[in-house]
Amino acid sequence: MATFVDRYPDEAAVVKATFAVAFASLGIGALFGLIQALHRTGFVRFISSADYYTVLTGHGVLLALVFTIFFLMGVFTWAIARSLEQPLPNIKLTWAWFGLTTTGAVLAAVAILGGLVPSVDMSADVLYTFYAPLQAHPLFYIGLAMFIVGTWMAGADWFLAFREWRSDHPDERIPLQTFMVLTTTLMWYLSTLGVAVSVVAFLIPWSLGIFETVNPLLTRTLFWYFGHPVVYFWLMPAYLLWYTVLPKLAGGRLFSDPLARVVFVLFLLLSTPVGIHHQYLDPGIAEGFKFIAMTNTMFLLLPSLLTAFTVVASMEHGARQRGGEGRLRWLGALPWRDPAFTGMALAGLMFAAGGFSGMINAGMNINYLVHNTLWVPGHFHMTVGTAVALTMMAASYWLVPQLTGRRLYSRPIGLLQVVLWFIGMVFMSNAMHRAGLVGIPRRTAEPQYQNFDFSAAFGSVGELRIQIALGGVLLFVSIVLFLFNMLLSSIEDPIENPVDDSLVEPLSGADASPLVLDNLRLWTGIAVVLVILAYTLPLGSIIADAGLLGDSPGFPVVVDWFGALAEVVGWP
Ligand code: HAS
Ligand code: CU1
Repeated sequence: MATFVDRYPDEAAVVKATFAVAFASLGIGALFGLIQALHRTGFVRFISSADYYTVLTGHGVLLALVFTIFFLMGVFTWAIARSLEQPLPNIKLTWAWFGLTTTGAVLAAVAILGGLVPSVDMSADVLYTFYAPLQAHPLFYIGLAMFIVGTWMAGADWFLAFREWRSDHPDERIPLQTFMVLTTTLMWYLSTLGVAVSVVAFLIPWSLGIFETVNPLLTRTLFWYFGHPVVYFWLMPAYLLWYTVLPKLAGGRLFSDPLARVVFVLFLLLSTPVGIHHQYLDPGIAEGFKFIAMTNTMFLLLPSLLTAFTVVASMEHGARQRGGEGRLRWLGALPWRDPAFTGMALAGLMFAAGGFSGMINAGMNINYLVHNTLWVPGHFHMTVGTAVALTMMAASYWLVPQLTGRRLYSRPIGLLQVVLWFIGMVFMSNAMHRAGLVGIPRRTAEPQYQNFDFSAAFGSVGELRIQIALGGVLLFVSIVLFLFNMLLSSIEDPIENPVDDSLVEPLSGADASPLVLDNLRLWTGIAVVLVILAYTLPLGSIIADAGLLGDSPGFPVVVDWFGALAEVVGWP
């Protein structure tokens, strides 16, 4: 079969463009990460503590939002074209969403980096969660809004491709990769409503001076309505690669297609009604609502635990096809010299730990110990920083040759890169978790409080500082190796024979699952109901307490009919 770039040259061009933006963001964001790690541990200070927040905002936006989402849009475009076996319906629409998302990302980045240029009256030191009452330059919010609209257009592009395919294949089951893209996109449409309302209805007019104030708890709750599901928007493309590519690289077959569909339906249903688990310590939200968010979050462990089972079972199947034996000795039969395989496997391994720390976060009472401490960055450097980011880098070693028709410059450098990433992250995230338990705060240029010394229960704070700095340096070296390998691969000699992007049939196929799993309307309808149940009362009581725009004079506080309703139903 011809290489992807020969079958779908237009789509390959867009995917390469999204990867180029993703990798550029990765490089700049990683440089900021190195600066932060050395600054906060006190080893080397390249910037002032006042500029620390600009750099931290750049690090979070460029890595957590831009790198991940551009790469994801590339992977989803590749997955739609290859699994539907047809080009996208309108390549102009495809380039249009790429142009809009890129323009939006550049505007937001300009607003952030403006903060580093004293003569420029522009800044966005609001961190990647852009909480009010911190305020950014209007360009930051306008760029964000354009970026979100661009992702909505990308989703429409993928749905139009599916609709075209469906008219030619009325009775077939949705191909698995397309099923994964569509369920993820539906979850994204539902969850981005929160951030779109927050940015467009409140933060842009506020930053332009049209509104004097906003209701910070309202905009923050609307952010977290989106803020938890966005982590799964990052994770689900990694899962798409773990489910559909990793088994092939392992030499085996996916254990169960039906289980994969159940996992993605669960993410569509449960990702959004949990966001208040980021706000356990927020005053102004009743404990009952927080308890519901915690309960929903515990349900949300299920799709990932199912993934752990299915993906490891598929890897074991591959190992045994290679002659692997024994209860665990089969691990040795896996293709550990392949950077794409090893990177994804190590990403999964670290996600097991990252997911465990997520469970700790999710417990309302134990969260009081870790919230706003360095524990939380420890958690998300294992999740988005490794489960997602390392999977995306590792998958590039397998994907990029299909998109360019050129050889990978160096597999050994690729293998060194993924192992270095894993080792660096073990040092950094482990030390961050332990530092969090000691009480060291997150999101501060100076990691200590006045007249107060932290004392670690075991080891020392000094040792933690060294581990974080060492980890940060190893991660930065790993990114340099990755970008170096990608750059030289783009000018490598063309490959003579086609790059095989065929994927293996699962051991248990789609037909083994009930047809209702493919009823996306049904699952979307249930997801909407769950969101209404989870968010109507909390948002209503936040608005009833302090109005849509906070205590700004002259803006009528909404009649407290939510309070009355809560009383009627005997709500706490
Ligand atoms: Fe989280 C905070 C709870 C998953 C990202 N999280 C964050 C923040 C980020 C983030 C960015 O409940 C900080 C936000 C901020 O700036 O304030 N998180 C969870 C829970 C999960 C979870 C319960 N988080 C993620 C993922 C992320 C992510 C995924 C990014 C991609 N998180 C929280 C909470 C907070 C939080 C609270 C707020 C903390 C606070 O107070 O601020 C779950 O989804 C985790 C489920 C995962 C598992 C692991 C399953 C294991 C698997 C690996 C299989 C192994 C393989 C390979 C494939 C149960 C799937 C094996 C290899 C071989 C060789 C065999
Ligand atoms: Cu979350």
